[in-house]
Amino acid sequence: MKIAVMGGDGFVGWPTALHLSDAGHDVHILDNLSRRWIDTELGVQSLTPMDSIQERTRIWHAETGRRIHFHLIDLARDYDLLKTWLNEHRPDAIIHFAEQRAAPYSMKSDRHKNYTVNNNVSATHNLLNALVEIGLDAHLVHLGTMGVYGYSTVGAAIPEGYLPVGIETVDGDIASQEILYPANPGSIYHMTKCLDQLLFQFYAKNDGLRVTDLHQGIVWGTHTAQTRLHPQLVNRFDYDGDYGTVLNRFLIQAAIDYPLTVHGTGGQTRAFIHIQDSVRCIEIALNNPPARGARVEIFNQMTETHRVRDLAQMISNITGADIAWLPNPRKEAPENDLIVRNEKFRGLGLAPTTLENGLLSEIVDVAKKFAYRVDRSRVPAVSAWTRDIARTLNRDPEGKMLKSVS
Ligand code: USQ
Repeated sequence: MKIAVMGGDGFVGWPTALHLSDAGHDVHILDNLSRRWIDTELGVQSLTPMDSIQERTRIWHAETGRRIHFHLIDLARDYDLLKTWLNEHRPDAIIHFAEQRAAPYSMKSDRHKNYTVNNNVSATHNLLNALVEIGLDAHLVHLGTMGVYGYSTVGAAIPEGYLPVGIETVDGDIASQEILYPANPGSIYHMTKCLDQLLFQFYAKNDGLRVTDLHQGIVWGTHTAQTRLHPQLVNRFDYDGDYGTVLNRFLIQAAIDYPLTVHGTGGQTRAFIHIQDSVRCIEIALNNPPARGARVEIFNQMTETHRVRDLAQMISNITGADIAWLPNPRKEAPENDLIVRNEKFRGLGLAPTTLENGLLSEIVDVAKKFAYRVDRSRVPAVSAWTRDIARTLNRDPEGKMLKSVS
């Protein structure tokens, strides 16, 4: 297949591009390199040293003889360029990662909120709009999030996208329907993924676009089979308070003797998936497109659930790291249960990579190797969800420490 990977320079995009190229597909990366600019804005860098995208693809070619093509296009801003590119190349499938994906970054300030909404919603809409305009029947696979469901504990398993409901009619009968699970975003970033869902519903219904939405949990790990092939193919690995995600952060913190930063009681339960499984799921989704005219296909892309404090304890047991119980900068339920259905991917052959000591220790070893690159002052998560929370943390809303007044 000819596959366009939008956002193919990012944390899941890059290993996905490599995996699909390795499987024999003709892979084209479209990316505006915004993630590299955001590193510069925040004054942080990936724990692992990353080469330019051009250098990465050159090494891939030298190692495997396979080509990955790179095109510098901003989906949210360069609509005409995007439309022209799609029309010229006419890919069979498109994977859409081209969105700002960090919840804390999206909550930093009014400017970051605007950027996240404008970028994410425009990128998705431009893509859908262009597909219709040029009459391209490419299968669109989108990286969504488990966060569209919210984390309220209702005591029932979260279905894969659609919830069967009974609606009482005027005659007193019960009409059965399947509706999108009620959206309950916990950040501006998560809200943009809820808005994406509605865009997909409309374009699938109105124009018969074939769309698969993957509601992914928190990704952990850094290497895949292909990123291991050469040091310069290494994946990015974020540890900072905005882009680092919880399990990877704890593993890096353990490697640099930094107390594990548990927010609140650590009673938050979340869904997780290893990066290797994430790229496998995307390949499985590509191989199982919905029919033209069918409703949006939705998968829950996760393999297990864990409570934050249990993860901290597990890593502390393996590494001897201390645990720091910190005031939570987020507005979120302090404790929740989470049961998630994921039979679809398992039924299509996914054999989950579960959290186990060997893999966790391997990640701590990667982190130790690059520990000299860590700026410890960028480890704390300081982006507060509300002004009131910022005040309790003695920070301004962007996370800068306020002078203490005596
Ligand atoms: N947390 C800590 N300590 C930390 C970092 C996070 O206790 O040092 C807590 C947070 O308060 C939260 C939980 O861990 O309760 C998860 O935080 P996270 O930063 O690992 O994940 P999140 O902000 O939800 O976002 C990440 C990805 C996002 C993806 C989402 C999937 O950045 O792109 O959509 O995971 S999910 O969480 O299932 O919505």
